Amino acid sequence: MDKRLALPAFGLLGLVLSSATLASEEKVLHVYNWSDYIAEDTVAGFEKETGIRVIYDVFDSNEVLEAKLLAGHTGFDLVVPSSDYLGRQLQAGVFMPLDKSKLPNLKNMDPVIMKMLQEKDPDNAHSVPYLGGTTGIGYNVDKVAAVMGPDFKMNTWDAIFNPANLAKLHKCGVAFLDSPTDLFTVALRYMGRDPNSTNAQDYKDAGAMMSKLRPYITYFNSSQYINDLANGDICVAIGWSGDVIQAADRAEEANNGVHVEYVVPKEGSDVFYDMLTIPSDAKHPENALAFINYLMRPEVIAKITNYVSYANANQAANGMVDEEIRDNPNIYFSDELKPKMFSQKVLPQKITRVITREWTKIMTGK
Ligand code: N2P
Repeated sequence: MDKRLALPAFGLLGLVLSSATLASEEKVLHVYNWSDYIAEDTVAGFEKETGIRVIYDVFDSNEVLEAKLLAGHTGFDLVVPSSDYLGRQLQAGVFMPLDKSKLPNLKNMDPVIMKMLQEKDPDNAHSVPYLGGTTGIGYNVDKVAAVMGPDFKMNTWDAIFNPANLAKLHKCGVAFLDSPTDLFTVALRYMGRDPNSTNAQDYKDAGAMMSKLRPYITYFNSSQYINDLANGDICVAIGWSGDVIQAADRAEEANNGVHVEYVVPKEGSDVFYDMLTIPSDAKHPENALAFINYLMRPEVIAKITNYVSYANANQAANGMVDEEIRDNPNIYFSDELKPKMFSQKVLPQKITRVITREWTKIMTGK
């Protein structure tokens, strides 16, 4: 065989093979993220740069995400569970280990936060922190003053969990997160119990305490309160930091005279991180890795933080975060509050079942 012919032929074969490998992953990425949790141009920027089409879907509940993950075949390539949920989902094998050779931007991440998260995901093998925040109280300053009097303070869980207070606040509308674990941890803290208690009785007591509040809770929902606070349709929400601040921003932009504030109660509260992960049966893991790496670019994640008011875990982005957000003691909270903040642990399954049962009772007022 003539060598001059054979070589180009092999070269061509090589080319055909390598483009076949590349083409094996379609240029599509299915993302399932929390609602109100990304900047306006994040996805468009990634699509433009990579030619990968992103199909973007949202949720507002860890329970909803978990049910899908445990059922399998979600069709998603990238999902964002909170770290404590991730901890127990890992035990069910629902995530694939991340190929870190595809994630050079890991170098930008804050080593202290990465270390802390290893408690949930050893070696950070399956997840990268996306954004984090706190659970606290969002309120309409003027409406609360009108109902409670000008000296009433909202910086305590007693404002909510004391039925005498909530009965009055109910007049201008009260929303609770539909998030059992978040509500139980803060209720336990208010009651002076361990927010990560593994004693079923603590959850029964907290459940009984919250059931008495049911008549004064306008609704349970984990995303609707943003617009309702912004429009003045409700005056109080147990909500997440960035979402309440987005409500305040929306009211300000609408110039509607509504003044919303966010506060972490002085008894302390829960701090969370939501984690970028790839389901084990994802069809487009390479595209998911490319998106995760893109989200770890300092300028990309800083823009997201500036837009949604949730903190990121990207050290290299610190200088790019708006001062207004960096200096907000309720987002990157004050030294005084720090020792009172806690994060949720992975609880034994029998406790999770008690929480689910108690939560149903609270919601149905039984
Ligand atoms: C975004 C809410 C994310 C915080 N709207 C819940 N972990």
